Amino acid sequence: MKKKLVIPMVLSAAVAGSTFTSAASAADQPSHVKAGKDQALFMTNLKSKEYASKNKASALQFLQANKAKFGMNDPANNFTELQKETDQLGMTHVKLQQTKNGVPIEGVIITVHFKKDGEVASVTGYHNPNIEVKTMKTAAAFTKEKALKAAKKEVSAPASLPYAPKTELVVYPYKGVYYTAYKVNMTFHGKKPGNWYVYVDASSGKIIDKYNAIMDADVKDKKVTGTGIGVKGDFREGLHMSFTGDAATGKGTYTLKDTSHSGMKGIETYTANNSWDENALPGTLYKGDSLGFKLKPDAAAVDAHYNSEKVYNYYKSAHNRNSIDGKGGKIMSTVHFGEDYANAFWDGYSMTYGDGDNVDFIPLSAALDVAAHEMTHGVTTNSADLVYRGQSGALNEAFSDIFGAIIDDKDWEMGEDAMAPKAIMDGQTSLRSLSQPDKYDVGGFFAPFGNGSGKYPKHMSEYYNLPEISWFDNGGVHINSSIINHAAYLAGEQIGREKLGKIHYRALTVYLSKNSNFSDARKALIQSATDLYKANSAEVKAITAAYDKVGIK
Ligand SMILES: [Ca+2]
Ligand SMILES: [Ca+2]
Ligand SMILES: [Zn+2]
Repeated sequence: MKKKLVIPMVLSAAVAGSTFTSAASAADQPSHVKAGKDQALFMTNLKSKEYASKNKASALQFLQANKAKFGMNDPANNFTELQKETDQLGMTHVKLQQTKNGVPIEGVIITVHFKKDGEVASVTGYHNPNIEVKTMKTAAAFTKEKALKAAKKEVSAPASLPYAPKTELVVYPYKGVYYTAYKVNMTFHGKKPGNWYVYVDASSGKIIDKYNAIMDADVKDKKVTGTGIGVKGDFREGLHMSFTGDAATGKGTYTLKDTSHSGMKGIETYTANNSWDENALPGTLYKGDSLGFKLKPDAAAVDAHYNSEKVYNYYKSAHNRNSIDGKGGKIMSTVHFGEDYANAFWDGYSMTYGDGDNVDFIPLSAALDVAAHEMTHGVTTNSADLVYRGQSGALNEAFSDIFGAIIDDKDWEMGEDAMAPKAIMDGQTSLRSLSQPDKYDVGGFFAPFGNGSGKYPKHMSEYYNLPEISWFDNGGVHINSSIINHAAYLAGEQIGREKLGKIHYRALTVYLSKNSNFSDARKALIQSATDLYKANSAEVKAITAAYDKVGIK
């Protein structure tokens, strides 16, 4: 007999006081259950037959026929199709969403990969076998409208929204507990613009989780090409910008807004005017009164604008990816954030650069590899969506560093063009090194969690076991990443940056998913190299040798 999990239902006054009743059997069922962690799958050599059609039906048929192998109970009735894509190699990837009673479980996704001939090549991703067999009520105790009202209150949304909000019933895994929840998505502008996702417990009405995913602004004007001078005095030609004013005299406003790429919404550079207000991001579009941006404060904006386009062009030409989201979405950068702020960040939608403190850093947008790093976070968010803590977080960081070193292709260092003279004098000539990670110290705060060397690790024996909380870098996402970085460097020296990029891009967009770890990365990269260059190729051997060398099995 199955043990029944009893979890007390927390009811808000409004719900408890309502006349809501349900059938006796359903009333017994909890609306949220503990179902532990999702399970990783990376199954190859499946000896599958050749399916006539490479689609959801065949994928489910295959899973059902092999359910024991995958630790599944009844896949045919627990997955729905999310997406189907055929790549340049002729492989078809069917992304399936796990469901509970037909309700989608947020983020719990597997992919069935078909070869060109219809054979199933592999099954990857994460699924949750526990929730499949648990009894759980997935009916809501109140209406969508009520959920929307609670969500709007939570994020101080205006009473009337410019776009129709989307409210959907989902199962939301949060810290090992699977809640029946309303996912409310709403976009609004004004002082604090947002594209909010709010998860409302569909039983108690409480807010489980929320995040802001987008910020937006739009201007209509004419395309022109100008020039500028960067932070380190580089003369930047071919800066795409927009002009409004008198076309005959050229008098008017020039804005760092590039709309020259067809099928793409634009590359825009903003300034925060040295404000610390994160809620005011992305700030205001960077403007000048001539085609030449040559004033001192212009330099950081000129570099951000120039480097963003370079990164956009790399993803477009090397991987035929149209922008960060792969759908021609707008690319936004903000410079002059805060005062003497020595950092740069990706907030899930746009890049933000500080001016540097002139002790460690000069304005961080000066560095192409930093721009590539931040924008690659966006590519990751829109593909593998690696969770930013522990090993998945370190992979997220590593892929950003690796594409930083592929796009800024003169060295295997990160951030060397953003270091302040003082830092360089002190021997800190870059932020991190892929070729020689252990030339830098991790700092005394982290040192006790490693093997005693106090250096950035380049082998699993030097791994830092840090608590997965923000004080400890979410479990060392910027520290343990150097093991993956070093493996990429070792392979890159053998096969070159172009192939290294293709293999990593395929791993990131086809095989890795939210909760992937280092071992999954090894498998994903070897599989990607196999797809692209055949088994036992020099490329597969180079990746395998590199991962052996850093101790990742
Ligand atoms: Ca460089
Ligand atoms: Ca570099
Ligand atoms: Zn990063």
